[in-house]
Amino acid sequence: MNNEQIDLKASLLHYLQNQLDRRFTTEQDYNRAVASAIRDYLMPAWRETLARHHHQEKRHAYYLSMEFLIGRSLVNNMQNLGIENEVTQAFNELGLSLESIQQAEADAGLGNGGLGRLAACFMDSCASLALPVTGYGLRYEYGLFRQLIKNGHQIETPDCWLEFNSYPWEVNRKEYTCKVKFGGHCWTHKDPDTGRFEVIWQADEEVLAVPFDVPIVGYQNNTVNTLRLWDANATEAFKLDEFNAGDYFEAVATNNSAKSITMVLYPNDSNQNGKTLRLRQQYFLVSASLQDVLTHWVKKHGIDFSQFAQANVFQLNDTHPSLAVAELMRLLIDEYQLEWNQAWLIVTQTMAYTNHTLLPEALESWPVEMMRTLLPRPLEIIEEINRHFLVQVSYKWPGELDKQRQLSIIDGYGMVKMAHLAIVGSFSVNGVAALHSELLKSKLFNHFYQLWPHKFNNKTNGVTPRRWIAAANPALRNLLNDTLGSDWITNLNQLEQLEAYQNDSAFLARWREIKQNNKQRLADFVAQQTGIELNIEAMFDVQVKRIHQYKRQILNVLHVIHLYSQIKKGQTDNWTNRVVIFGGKAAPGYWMAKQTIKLINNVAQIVNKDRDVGDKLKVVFYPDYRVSAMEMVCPATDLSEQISTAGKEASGTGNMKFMMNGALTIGTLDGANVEMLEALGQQNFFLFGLEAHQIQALEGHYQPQDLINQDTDLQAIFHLLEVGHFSLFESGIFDPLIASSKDPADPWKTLADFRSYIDAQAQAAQAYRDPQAWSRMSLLNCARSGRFSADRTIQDYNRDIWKLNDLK
Ligand code: 26V
Repeated sequence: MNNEQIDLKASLLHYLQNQLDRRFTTEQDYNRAVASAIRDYLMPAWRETLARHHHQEKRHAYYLSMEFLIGRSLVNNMQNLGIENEVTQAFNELGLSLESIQQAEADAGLGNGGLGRLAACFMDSCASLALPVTGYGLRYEYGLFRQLIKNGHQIETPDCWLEFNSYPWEVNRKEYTCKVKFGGHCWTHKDPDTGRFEVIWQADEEVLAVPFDVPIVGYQNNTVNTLRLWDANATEAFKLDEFNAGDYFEAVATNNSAKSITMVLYPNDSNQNGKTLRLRQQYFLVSASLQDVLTHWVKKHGIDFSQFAQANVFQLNDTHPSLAVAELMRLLIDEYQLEWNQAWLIVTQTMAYTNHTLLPEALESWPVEMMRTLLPRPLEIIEEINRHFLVQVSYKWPGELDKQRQLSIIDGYGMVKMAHLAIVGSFSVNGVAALHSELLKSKLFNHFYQLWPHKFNNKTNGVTPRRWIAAANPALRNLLNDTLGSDWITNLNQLEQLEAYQNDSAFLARWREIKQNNKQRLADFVAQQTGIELNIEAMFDVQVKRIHQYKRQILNVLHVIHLYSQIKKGQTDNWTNRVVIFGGKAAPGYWMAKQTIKLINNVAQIVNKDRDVGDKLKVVFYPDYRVSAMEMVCPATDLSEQISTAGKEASGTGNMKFMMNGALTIGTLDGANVEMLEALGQQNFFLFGLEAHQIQALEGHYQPQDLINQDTDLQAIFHLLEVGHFSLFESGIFDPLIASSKDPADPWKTLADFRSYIDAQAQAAQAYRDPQAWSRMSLLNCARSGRFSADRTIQDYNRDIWKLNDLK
C-alpha cells in the first residue's frame, strides 16, 4: 500500500454502515456502498495513469463508439484490482452475502450486442496491456430495453439502469464540459487582418456535453484507463434567453430537447432507420470527443498541430462515429485556422475505421437535406471532401463515370454514405474476422480496395478472459490456476498446456464436474424464473444472441420440432436428452424477429408439458438476455449454436466465449467460426452447411420446395407447423414465418442447410453419449481458444494501426 492508498476495509465498513436508518438498507444500497468504496480505492491508480498519459509524450488512441456494453462491474473490478479476498472478508464480518449483493447491480446495458460488448472487452484489454487508450461514448439514461415475455410475445420496457440518475462507478467531470452546435446556417467572411476566408457557423442550438468518467481497471497492473461518457444538457445561455423573453415553458422545452440526445440507446442492430435524433447523437459524440482531445492538445502545444498526427489515433467503431472525419476537419479549419490540405493530412493520418457488418440494410446513410438542416457546416465539409475524392477517382479510372457514381460519398438519391466517408477519411479499414475482411475487399468495398489496397486489413475479434473465464466461471478459473499457474489470465495462449491432460481420465472427470455444477447453477435459476425443471445430465444446447433472420434461430427451431416429432413417433433408440436454450432480444420494429420469439415460446409450451417427451427434450426461452445472463449461461453450455448463413455474420464473439468455457460448437463456415475450426480441427467441431461462395452461387436458383419434397423429415416438420400444432388457438400466426423459409427469395437460405444441420446435430448427440470423449473435446476447445483473447486482438490493432507504447 503506497502512502496515498486508502484503507480499503475501513472505507468499506464506513460506506456499508453509513446509513441513517439501516432498517431500510436494500441489497442495491449495499451494492452502491461497496462500489463507492472500491471506486475511492482505485482513485490513486487512476490519477497516476492519467498523469502518466499526460507527462509522457506518447501516442494515445481514442476508441469512439456509440455503444459500450459494460454489464456489471463489481466482480470484474474487484478481481482486476486483486482485492476479492479483502472485500469478502469485510462482508463476512458484517454477515452479508457478497453473492446476492453482486446480483443487485444493474447491468450497464449501453449497447445492443456484439459491437457494444466488443468495445467493452477492448477497453479491458487496453487497460490490462497498459496501453494509453481512452474510450469515448454516450451516457444513455436508458440502455437497451428490458425484455418481458407475455403470452410468448416480447414486450419492451424501459431500462432504468441509473438509480436516481447516478452510477456508483462514474465520476462527473463537469470541468471538461463543452458545447456542441446544431442547426442554423453558415456564411463566409474575410478576415480583414489576414485576408483569410473563414466560415462562420451560426448555430441555432447549442447543447452542453458533460463528461462522466468510468474507470477501466487493468488486470493487476496499477493501470486504470478512462471511459468518458457524454451526457447532454441545455446551455445556461439558452435557458437565460428564453427566461428573459418570459417564456418559461419554452425554456423547459429547450432543456428537454437537449437532454433527449442522450436519453436512450437506439435498439436496432443491423438495420438503420434514419431518425434525426440518432444523427444528433452521433454528431454529439463525435464533436464533444474531438473538442475534448483538441482542447487538451492546445493547452499543451498551443495551435501547433504539426505533431498532432504522430500523437493521436482515432478508432471508429463502425460508421456510427464516422462524422469524426468531417468534424476534425471543421475544428482544425474553422477553430484553429489550418488550411484544407494540412487538415486533411491530419485527418487521414489519424482516423481508422472498423466495419462490423456486410448486411446492406445495416449500412448507414443520411439524407443530405437532413444533414443540411442539422449540421450545415459539417455537410459543406463532406461535400468538399467528396469533390476532392471524386477527382482522385477520375484519375484512377479516366472516363469511367459509373465508378464516380458508385464510389461517391453522396449518392444519386441524395444520401450521404457513411461507410464511404469513413473509408475516404481513414488510413486503415478493417474487418473483424478473416473471412469478413476478405469479403470486404472482394465484394462490399471492392472498388475502394482497388483504389487503396494498403488501407485494408483484418483484425479478428476477441473477448476478455478476465470477464469471460475468470469472473464468469470461478471453478474453471481455479482449476486452471491449480494446473497451469495464473499466467493464462494475461496470456491466454498458455491454455495450450491443457492439452497435456486430454487423456487424463481423472482430470477429465474434474473437468466434467465443473461443467455439471455450472449447469446446476443455471438449472436452479431457470427453475426459479420459469418453473421449468432441467435435468443436468441432458446436453445443454444453447443459442443466445440478438434475434435476427440471418442468425437463423428458425433453423434451430426446425431441429427442435424434428426431435419432438421423433419422440412422438417413438423413434428414440440411442436417444440423447437435450435442453435447448434460446435467449435474445428482437429489435422492437423487427416483426419477423418478434414472431420468431413467439414461435420458440409456443414450441416450448407444447414440448415441455408433453409427458411422452419428459426429460428427452426441454425448450427454454431465457427472458431478458444480457451480459450478466451470458455470465451464467456460457459456463453451463455443452453445445454452442453458431448457425448463421455463411457470409452474413461478420465475426461473432459469443462463439468465442462458449469455446473458452469448453462448449463444443455446431456451426457454419461463417465469421470467426472459420478460425475456430482452424484452431480445433474438424474432429472437435460440428461443421455443417454451405460456404459463403456456395450461398452466393445459389442466388436465383434456390428452390426450397424441392428440398422439402426430397426430405420426409422436413415434410413432417412443416406439416406440424402448417396444421397449427404450435398455434392451436392462434390460427395462422406463424404463416408469414413459414412462408419466408419456403420462399425461393429467402436471403438466409435456411432450408438449404437443413439436412446437413440435422446430420451434424445427430453427430453431436452421438458424441455426447461418450462423456469421456466429450470432455476431452471440451478441454481441447478451451485449450485452443487462446487466439480469441481480446488481448491478442488489441495487440494486433496496436502493432498494425495504433503503434502505441505500453506504459508499464
Ligand atoms: C446498427 C445500428 C443502426 C441504427 C440503430 C442502432 C444500431 C446499432 C448497431 C448497428 C450495427 C451493428 C453491427 C454489429 O453489431 N455487428 C456485429 O459486430 C460484432 C463485433 O464485431 C460481430 O461479432 C458480429 O458478427 C456483428 O454482427
